[in-house]
Amino acid sequence: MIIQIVNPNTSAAMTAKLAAVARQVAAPGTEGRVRGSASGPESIESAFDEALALPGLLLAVAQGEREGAHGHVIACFGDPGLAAARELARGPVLGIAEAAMHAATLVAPTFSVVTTLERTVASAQRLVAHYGFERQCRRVRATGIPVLALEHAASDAALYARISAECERALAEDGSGAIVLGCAGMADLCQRLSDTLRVPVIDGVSVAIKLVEALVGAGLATSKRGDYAAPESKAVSGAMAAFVPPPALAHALA
Ligand code: 5HY
Repeated sequence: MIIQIVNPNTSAAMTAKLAAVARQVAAPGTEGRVRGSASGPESIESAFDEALALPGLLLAVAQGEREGAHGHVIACFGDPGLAAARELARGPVLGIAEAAMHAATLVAPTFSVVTTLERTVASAQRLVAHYGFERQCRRVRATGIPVLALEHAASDAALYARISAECERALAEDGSGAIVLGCAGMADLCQRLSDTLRVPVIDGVSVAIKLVEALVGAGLATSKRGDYAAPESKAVSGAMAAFVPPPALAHALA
C-alpha cells in the first residue's frame, strides 16, 4: 500500500521530520511516501499562508494520484485543502487535525489542543466546530512557538519545557483526558510527552497514517458521489491553468 504524506509547507526540515515519522509508524507492506510542496510559504500560520499553500498541495496530491497512491495524509494542522484534495483523490485523504481529534475522542472523553502561535488558535477552534467536537474539546491552547522553531524542539530544553508546561496546564486547568498536538512539527515530541504526562498524547501525523492504512485495508475509498466528486472540467486561465486535472486523472476519478 502506498500512502502519500504531503507537507503543504516548503520547509525541508519539516518534510524530513515527517519522513522519519512515516518510517516509524508505517506497517510492513505500507510505503509512506513523503512529498514536500514545491511552492508556497515555508510555514502555514495564517489564512494568507494557507491560501498560498493550496496550489502546491493540490499539485502534490494530483502527482501522488498519478503515481498510484492508495491514500493521502495532509500533514498540517489546519487541514488545508482537505475537501479539494478529496475531489482529486480516489483513496482516502485525511487531515492531521481531523484524524487526531477523532482519535482523541476514541481514547478519552475530553481533550485539549496544544498548538503553536496564538493567532492559529481561532482556526483550530473553527476545525473543532467543523468536525463536531465542541463538547469534547475543552480548550485550544497556544505555546507562542512559531512552526519553524519546532525544528529544534526535541533538542532545545527551553522549547520542550514550554510545550510540556502548556500540556500540564491543559490537564490541570481544562480537566482534559488527552492532548492533541496542534502542529505536524510536534510529531517527534509525542512519545516523550506521553511518557511524562501519562495520558494519551496524539500526534495527528502518526494517527492519520494509521487511519489511512485501516481505511484502505477495509476497502474504503473516497466517495465520488456528492461533494467529493471529481471537479468539473472547465477553462482555467492564468497562473492557475496548471491546476486543471489532466484528462487522464479526471477520467479515472469520474
Ligand atoms: C502545521 N502550520 O502543522 C501548521 C501548524 C499551525 O506549517 N504546519 C504548518 O501552527 O497551525
